[in-house]
Amino acid sequence: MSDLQIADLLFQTAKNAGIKYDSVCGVPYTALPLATIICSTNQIPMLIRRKEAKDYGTKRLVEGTINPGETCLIIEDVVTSGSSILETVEVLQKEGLKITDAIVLLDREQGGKCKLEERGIRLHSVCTLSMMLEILQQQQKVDSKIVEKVKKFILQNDFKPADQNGAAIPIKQICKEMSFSARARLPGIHPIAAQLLKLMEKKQTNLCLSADVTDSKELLQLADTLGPSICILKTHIDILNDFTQEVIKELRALADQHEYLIFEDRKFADIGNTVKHQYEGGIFKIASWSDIVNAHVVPGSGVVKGLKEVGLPSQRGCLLIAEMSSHGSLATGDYTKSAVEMAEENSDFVFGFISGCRVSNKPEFLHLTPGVQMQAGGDNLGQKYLSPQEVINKRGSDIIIVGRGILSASNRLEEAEMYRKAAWESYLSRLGVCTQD
Ligand code: S5P
Repeated sequence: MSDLQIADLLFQTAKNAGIKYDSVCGVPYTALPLATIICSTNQIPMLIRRKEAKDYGTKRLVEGTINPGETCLIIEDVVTSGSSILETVEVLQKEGLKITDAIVLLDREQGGKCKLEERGIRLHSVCTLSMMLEILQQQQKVDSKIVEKVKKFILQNDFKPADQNGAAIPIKQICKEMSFSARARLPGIHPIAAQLLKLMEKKQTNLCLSADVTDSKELLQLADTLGPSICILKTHIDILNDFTQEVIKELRALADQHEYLIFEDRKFADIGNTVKHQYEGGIFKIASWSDIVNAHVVPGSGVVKGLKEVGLPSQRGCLLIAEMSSHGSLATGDYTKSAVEMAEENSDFVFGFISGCRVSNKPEFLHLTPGVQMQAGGDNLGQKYLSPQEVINKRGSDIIIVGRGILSASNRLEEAEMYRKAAWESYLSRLGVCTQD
């Protein structure tokens, strides 16, 4: 591509963004010829920033006609951290000029945009490194391993300004943690996890309804009314008194309509060969309709391997029970650790845990916590309850699972909304300063 074409692309980008400016300045030195072409082709006044002041004559740092109060557009070829643009901005501002926008050919997505925005400058790029990567992949110029590697690099090296000494801080350090939508974009993330994280962000909900009712009409009514407030509808399909495949059909249609996932809380716990049949067959045919299932790790990894044989081809996902909410649970210590190891070894199928707190620091894994009610306490059969704030904010789980807390309320929708808001606000407060998206 010639300089003429590049200059035209930059000029058009500014035009499309509707930027108003009186003059143009290229960041020395690579962008100087580009700024020159833009200015001479379109008859725009040009300013040239000297990197070193002349030690004779006018000693000016900026050449060209400077009218204080006027707006100057910055042109640059590649932006990484944004520092070179800022150097030029500072010099121009000292001359009394206003800088509102900068146009670059390539944004390498390493914090430049963020750093400039913090100083009130919008960065417009013709292309980003992610876009370039996508194009190269489509054209089969890079293999998928490199693509994964670069994506990971971009994600881990996006920098956000700045500590007290002005040094850029990696996002990972400044953010207490990643947002749901950033996690959805992690390379190699399980498709169900990605889908779930995206819909959570879109609907602003990290509430899973435990729809523990025994009548199918009531189940469908719940799904329809509370659907917009939840990210997952959890079923115990074997407690229905009037189960038919017709119910499942309707439940699936509601899931698609209200955009939530279905999680059959079957808690598989047998040898691989048996769970395979339990998952696929019988009267329930769970694999045909449930996006998510869960398993105990007590039988060893065979249980996951068996389920995987059925679930993997249809892109289903599995959660491992690493901890339980009930009094006297034996799922603690080494047992929990083994569950995490088993998940890591089977991350093509397992995308998270049922647990009371965060048991893995890998952002690819989601944590779902049952035993949640507004008031701490329990029932008379050993269930123990924690509040949404405690679970999400203090214990670092991602999704609250609520059953009777909502089901026993006179207005279930109002109650569900209260749980949704409490859990979502706890998630936002956990994110703290993070504004990656
Ligand atoms: O450890 C656990 C794991 C699960 S999946 N403790 C639980 O309570 N559950 C399930 O969460 C349980 O089977 C029930 O469906 C739901 C909790 O319901 P609640 O009415 O006590 O909120």
